[in-house]
Amino acid sequence: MPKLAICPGSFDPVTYGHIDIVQRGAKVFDEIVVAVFNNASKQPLFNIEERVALLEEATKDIPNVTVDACDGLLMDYAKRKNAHAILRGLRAVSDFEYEMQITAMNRKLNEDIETFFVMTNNQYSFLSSSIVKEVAKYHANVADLVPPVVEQALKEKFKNS
Ligand code: COD
Repeated sequence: MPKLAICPGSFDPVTYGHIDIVQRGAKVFDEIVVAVFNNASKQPLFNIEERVALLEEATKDIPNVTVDACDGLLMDYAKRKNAHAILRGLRAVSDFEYEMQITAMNRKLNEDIETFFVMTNNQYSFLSSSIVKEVAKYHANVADLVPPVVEQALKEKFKNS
C-alpha cells in the first residue's frame, strides 16, 4: 500500500524552508499532500485559495506532491485521506515546544497516525513566513527566500504600502 504523508501548515506564504521539508518528505513517502489550513492564532495575508495556488506553482516539479485547501481538524482530514503520517519541519529548538504540544494533541485525537519531523537545511533555519512578510512589506529583496511566484505575489500585495 502506498505510504501517504500529510504536510500541514498555514503556508502564508510558502517559503524555500517549506519546500525543503516537502522535498525531503517526497523522497521517503510515496505521496505527500500539502494541506493548507487556517491557523486560528494567525491572521493571514493571503487567503486560502491564494496560498494553495502559490504552493501548486512552487511544487509543480515534484511529481508525488499535491496541494489541498482544508478546514476543521487536521487529524480528521488525515483519517479521511487514509494518511499514514503527518510531516512537519523543525528549524531550531524554539520550534520544539510548539511542535511537541500539537503532536501530543494530535496523537490523543488519533493514535494510529504518526508525526515525523524533518530538520531543515541550515540555510533556512532562520526563515519563516512572518519574517518574509515583514521584510517584503518594506520592499526588501526576498528572491533567495521564496519561489519567484511568491516574490511576485508579495510585490503585488505590498505595492501600495
Ligand atoms: N524550515 C523548515 N520547516 C519550516 C520552515 C523552515 N524555514 N518554516 C516553517 N517550517 C515548518 C513548520 O515548522 C511547520 O512544520 C510547517 O513548516 C508549516 O509551517 P507554518 O508556519 O506554515 O504552519 P503552522 O505551524 O501555522 O501550521 C499549524 C497548523 C495549520 C498545522 C495547525 O494550526 C493545525 O493543525 N490546524 C488545524 C486544526 C487542528 O487540527 N488543530 C489541532 C492541532 S493542535
